[in-house]
Amino acid sequence: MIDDMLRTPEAIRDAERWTAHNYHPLPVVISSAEGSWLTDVDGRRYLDCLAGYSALNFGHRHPTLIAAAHAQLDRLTLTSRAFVHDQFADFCRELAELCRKDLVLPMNTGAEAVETGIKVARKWGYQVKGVAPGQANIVVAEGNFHGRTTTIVSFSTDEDARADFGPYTPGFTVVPYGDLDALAAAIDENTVAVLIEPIQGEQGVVVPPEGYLPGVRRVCTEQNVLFIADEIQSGLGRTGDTFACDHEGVTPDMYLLGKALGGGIVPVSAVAANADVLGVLRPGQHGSTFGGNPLACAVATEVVRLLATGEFQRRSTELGARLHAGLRSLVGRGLVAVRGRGLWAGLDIDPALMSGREACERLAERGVLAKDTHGATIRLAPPLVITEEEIDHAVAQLAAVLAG
Ligand code: IF1
Repeated sequence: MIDDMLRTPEAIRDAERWTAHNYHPLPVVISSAEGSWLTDVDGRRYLDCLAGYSALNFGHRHPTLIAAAHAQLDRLTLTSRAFVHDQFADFCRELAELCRKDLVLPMNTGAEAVETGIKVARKWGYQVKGVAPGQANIVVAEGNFHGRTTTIVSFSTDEDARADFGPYTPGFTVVPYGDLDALAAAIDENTVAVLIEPIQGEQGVVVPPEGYLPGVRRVCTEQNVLFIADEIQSGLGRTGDTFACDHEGVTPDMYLLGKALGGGIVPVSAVAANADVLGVLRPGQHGSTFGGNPLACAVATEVVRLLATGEFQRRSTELGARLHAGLRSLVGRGLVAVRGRGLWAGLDIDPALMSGREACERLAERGVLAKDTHGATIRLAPPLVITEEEIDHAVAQLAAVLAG
């Protein structure tokens, strides 16, 4: 009876009727949110342990970010890059300083930042490194996820993401993730860049062996190859550092940023690199209608200022330790393995118990929202504003789901 009264089933039917089925969402219909909590159309509350795939590191509707958005909405929202606007310089300077780089190129989605990085690396290869025209190649990792464009899925090793989208873009060499020898062996005179996630998100929050990132840095320096770090999901406080590369003191030649850079309010992405790299671009060679728009810059500048305090990196480290301790206590009690760093975890559930999807459905029934990656693996990535009590609550609900 009560189910007949709920608005959720009707809202789900309406959504499914009018959209392509490129997602299989959990049967929840969210209508409002604040901090780490979501409320559905029937008033039920859920603890958000996905945070928009790390686009909501600062929680839902962070007051500082919402205030910046409101103020800018009442002044100026879009000019295109045909003109300058008064939010642009602060954003680019403050983000460049956060990255300790000379220059920033603002875009919108993560995939656009990745595509920009690929184009800039190729142009740098031809104009600076002296690679033969049209011969540039980029080394990438098995298990990569860098977005959904046809060039990016051309080097995906996930058949769901790649199949039937050919013909594929050439110029990419795939090597096992975490295998430094294989990576070094794949580099030849036409290699312009290595493109990797410092921690692989969609693959299940896979942390590479200690020393791998410093090794990639060393090999790229020795071979005059750009080290491009895709920090779109791993960056901006998620792992306990500003960037996941910071954990081992590694500085890539290029940061690719997105997701949380927009504060969970507007799509904002960016490429950050030094002038000898981003300086290869001249007017008319790359661009975007919305890239670096006033609303995006106003919000993202406040995001950079939040990160500059170090508060969210500290929270991710301290609360992440509590989260991982709680999760490790479940290994052997339904969990097979736990991976990750900071407030970011990949959990392998005993496949004999249930799939990752089923675990997420049962967690949703208990008021916790998370997302499976593949098979029996789920990822937990709560907003960095989550509290100790909320972490304990999420772990307790997971324990109950695993206990059946
Ligand atoms: C979907 C996955 C996560 C990313 C990294 C670039 C991008 C992403 C490391 C592209 C985007 C999103 C895309 C979204 C779900 C989500 C995802 F499941 F697809 F793989 F987080 F793991 N680099 N990841 O994680 O950024 O263009 O989306 O802004 O496509 O289903 P985007």
